[in-house]
Amino acid sequence: MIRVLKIGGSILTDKSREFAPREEEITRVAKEIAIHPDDVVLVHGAGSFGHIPAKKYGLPHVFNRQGLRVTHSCVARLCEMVVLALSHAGVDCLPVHPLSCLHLRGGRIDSFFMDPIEEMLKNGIMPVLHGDVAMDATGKAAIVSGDQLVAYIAKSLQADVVAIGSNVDGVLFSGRPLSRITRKELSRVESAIGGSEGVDVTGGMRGKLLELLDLADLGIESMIFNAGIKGNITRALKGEYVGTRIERDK
Ligand code: IP8
Repeated sequence: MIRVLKIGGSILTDKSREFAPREEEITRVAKEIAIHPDDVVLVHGAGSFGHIPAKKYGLPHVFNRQGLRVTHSCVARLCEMVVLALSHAGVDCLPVHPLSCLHLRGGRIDSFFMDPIEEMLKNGIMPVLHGDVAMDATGKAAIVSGDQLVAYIAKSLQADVVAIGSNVDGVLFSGRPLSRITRKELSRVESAIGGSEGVDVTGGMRGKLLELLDLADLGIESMIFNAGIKGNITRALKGEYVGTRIERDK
């Protein structure tokens, strides 16, 4: 059972301050993942390690070589923290940096060398990816969000469980989480859907939903849930729906 899990940067870092990891949360998240570590591809958000430097250098709108290097090294640092926490929790894992294995075209993944990820899974190693900067065939360089990575990987591996953990209880409509949402319903609730707290250059909740609705169109359902609530990550990994379920229109 292939599971693709994303943990948002808002859980792992304080998104309002640069380089502000939430170390206790990183440890807690790692311990929860360690309960069901098999066949999991983990993607984490960039949090303040990515969104703040990206914004500072004008990415993705401005092509800035230094900005690309600095932003990538910052998110790679956060990834290293996550990998270390997972290792301490007993999970065999390896970092996979999207900048080095995929190419974008107009901001969308055009090619992605997935073989190492598949090989890791076959050999009991959890690949750990993250939102990153990436080279782009039409725009020189851009940003690939963890949400886009989740959708691409879930489609490519035909995942059984797809879960995006954020710091809210799901897709909030007038402050309350919807139990389910489809593409048709999106237009009804769109204007009332919350954005993201802190600095965010990749589209917040709306960006997540659009990625996951594309996936639902292909028959792969997913969920957006609150990864800040203890126990939710373990439940999501078991395939239990916590939060909002993203479904295909019937
Ligand atoms: O936090 C953004 O990834 P996300 C990546 O998953 C960068 O949206 C570099 C800002």
